[in-house]
Amino acid sequence: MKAVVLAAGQGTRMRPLSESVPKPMLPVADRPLSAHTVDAAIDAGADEIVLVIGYEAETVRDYFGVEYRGVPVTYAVQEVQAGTADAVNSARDHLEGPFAVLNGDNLYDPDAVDRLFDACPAICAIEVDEPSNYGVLSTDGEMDTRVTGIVEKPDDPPTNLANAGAYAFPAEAREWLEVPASERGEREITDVVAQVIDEHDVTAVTLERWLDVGRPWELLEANEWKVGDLDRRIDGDVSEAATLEGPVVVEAGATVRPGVVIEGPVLIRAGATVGPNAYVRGSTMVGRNAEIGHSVEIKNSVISRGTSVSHLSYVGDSVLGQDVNFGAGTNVANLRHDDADVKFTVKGDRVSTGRRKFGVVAGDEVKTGINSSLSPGLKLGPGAMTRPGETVDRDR
Ligand code: TTP
Repeated sequence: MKAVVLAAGQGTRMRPLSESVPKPMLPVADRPLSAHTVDAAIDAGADEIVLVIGYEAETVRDYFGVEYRGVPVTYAVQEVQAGTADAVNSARDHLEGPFAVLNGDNLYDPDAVDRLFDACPAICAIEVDEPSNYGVLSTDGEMDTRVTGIVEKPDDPPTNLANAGAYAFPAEAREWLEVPASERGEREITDVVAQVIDEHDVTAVTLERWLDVGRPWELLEANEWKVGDLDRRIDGDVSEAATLEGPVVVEAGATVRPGVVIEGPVLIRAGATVGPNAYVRGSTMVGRNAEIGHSVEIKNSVISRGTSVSHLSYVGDSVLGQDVNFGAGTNVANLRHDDADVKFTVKGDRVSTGRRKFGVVAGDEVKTGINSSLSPGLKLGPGAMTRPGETVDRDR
């Protein structure tokens, strides 16, 4: 079966991280976010990947090329990001026979896509606590059963089964992709799903674990998941005077200096240097060519490629973009005094991250002056700077 992977979105909720790197290419453990989706499709037996690209399309194309893991990759360009049904429709000329559609920014159980393909026509579903925030499925009975309807963000949800953004469609669905725009002005794939449900028996394939990666703290959660899945592997240059505990991966070409303590799960990518005397712990990803300096502590964070955190700094529960430079003694606060969940600004609104601990999100090329203090939930846009000794509690 061909798998259409949607990767044309602008990722506006992921700003500032998605301003120069498109969301599908943001790092999740040792590969871009969308590569996890493509891998899941290939592992399930997809015989061709059709990537729908648009925003920053060339970066996606450069990564996957014309063949990925031995499977042909073709591209459909969605000129205007007019919705998920429109995205699939732009791949229409590539389609014949039954086909799968997967969101390029979702992570699934390892075997979920396999079960989805086998059950075609089918849709992946996950049990959630607050179904009103999702597309919700109605079914005719127990789990793994027939879907009888789908409704977007209902006030009165018929079940707690949320649409998990993965579909196996029958061949005719190719003719049903030109749906009208919804109230929010997008051509939505749920309207295509609704027609498939009307004309076919559609199975709900239920998932144990799923993550829709739309906002910066969800990128952190994606890394917690995928860094946590790595097996210990030490290929880099690690000092005998360093201590590496648990599932730690040090890629070839990375350097870990004396006195460093790393508590896995932690991934240190090629070209990165850590230490001396640094402490790296808890689901941290240190990207390619990043530098973690003397006596720095990094906890549960994503440090993107080329970023430097200088001596005597602390970074916790944070996402730093590419080529960021944290000056010496930069300290990130990741916990509020009132213990409430940390809030973050998404498209102008302060929203709860649902996390008691969340630090800062720094766009590419942010620079902090020495001894900067950064408050929980702070957003620093690409290229933003702080002065030496500054306490920063407002986004910039
Ligand atoms: P969304 O997460 O709804 O959209 P987005 O990724 O652009 O993010 P944001 O809302 O923050 O701006 O999209 C779900 C998936 O569909 C995602 O993988 C991107 C993809 N998509 C397209 O390919 N084309 C589109 O026109 C839209 C709206 C989404």
